[in-house]
Amino acid sequence: MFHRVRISNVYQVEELSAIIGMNYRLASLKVRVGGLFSYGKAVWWNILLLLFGTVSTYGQYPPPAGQPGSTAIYKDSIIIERWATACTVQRGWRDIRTKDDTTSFGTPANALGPADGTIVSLGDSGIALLFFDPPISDRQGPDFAVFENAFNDSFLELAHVEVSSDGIHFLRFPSVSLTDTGQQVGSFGTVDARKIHNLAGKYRVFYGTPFDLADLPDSSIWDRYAVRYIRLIDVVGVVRGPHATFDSRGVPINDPFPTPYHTGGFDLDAVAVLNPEIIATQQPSYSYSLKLYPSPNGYLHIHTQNLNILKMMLCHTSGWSIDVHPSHIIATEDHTTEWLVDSRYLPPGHYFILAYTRDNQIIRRSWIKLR
Ligand SMILES: [Ca+2]
Ligand SMILES: [Ca+2]
Repeated sequence: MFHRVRISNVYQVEELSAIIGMNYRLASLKVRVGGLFSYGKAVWWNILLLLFGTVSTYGQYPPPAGQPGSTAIYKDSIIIERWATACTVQRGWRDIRTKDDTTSFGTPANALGPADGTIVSLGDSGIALLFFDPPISDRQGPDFAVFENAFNDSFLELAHVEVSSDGIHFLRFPSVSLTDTGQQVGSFGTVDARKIHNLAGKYRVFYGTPFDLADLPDSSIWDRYAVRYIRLIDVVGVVRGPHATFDSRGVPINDPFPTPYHTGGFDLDAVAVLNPEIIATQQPSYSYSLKLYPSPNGYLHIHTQNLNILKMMLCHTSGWSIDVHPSHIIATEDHTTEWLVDSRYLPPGHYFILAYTRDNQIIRRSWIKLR
């Protein structure tokens, strides 16, 4: 758990959520000004909004991807730790009123791995159940993100989001839909992302909707540090009659209806596990560096220059990690140190090298071991 990240030129964000209504608990989280990763960028935009007192009152919740204050998680965001690896789907109806046929587009496998635009269509009231091993833990900030395939910022098909530790007891995220219920959103109608909270499908393709387990109450029926299941349930979207579904306030959720196609309902692309606590610098300084040199004999050489390193770790994307120790100083005049990892017996896969410096910086490098 790394709660305090200090990078040069930092602004401290204290209880930002309480001030501007952001959903995330960012107390004590420090972000680098100008950080290029999406999460930090969203925070930075909110700082700007705060400074100039121009917080929009038009929408109550974050706007579409790319707009100031959006919480959308881009598929290549640095805070994505891993992706769903198991999914089952219970298909919903093309039209729940007639129940003539279920949707058929895509396969559950399309919901696995990184967001890539391949989808499985849930249909009216369809259900996707995703399994996570290792489980998801409630860390600081959003903990997972759900990717849909909306082709623009306003054709939004939504899903209820539930989590479970045991696969039996599920808790639903407290959702809000402020979309007017006076008129049904039609088959190709629009929904404003700023009126949607804690429902999957708020953002367009390749931009995930984040969810924070901190939004759910403590209870004996689940463990917020061991969430093994995420269940997504299509909202249907009809606002009248027996098939309406409701937000946490009991208000009908209005989204495009009917969608009597083989691609109807919520289209699930992917689910990402997030770890905002790992915040890396892009290239924090010209005066120091960390470089990787994999060698054919199975060793990974790491060269650091002008870095006063407190701790170095090699982390596999599945969650486990090992400490790395310096092997020798290879040139004292420019403070270069060599760190050696015996990687011969490490399993293939995607790794991150994390270097923690004594002045509280974190430097991250990605490494893929092919075999
Ligand atoms: Ca959290
Ligand atoms: Ca996909």
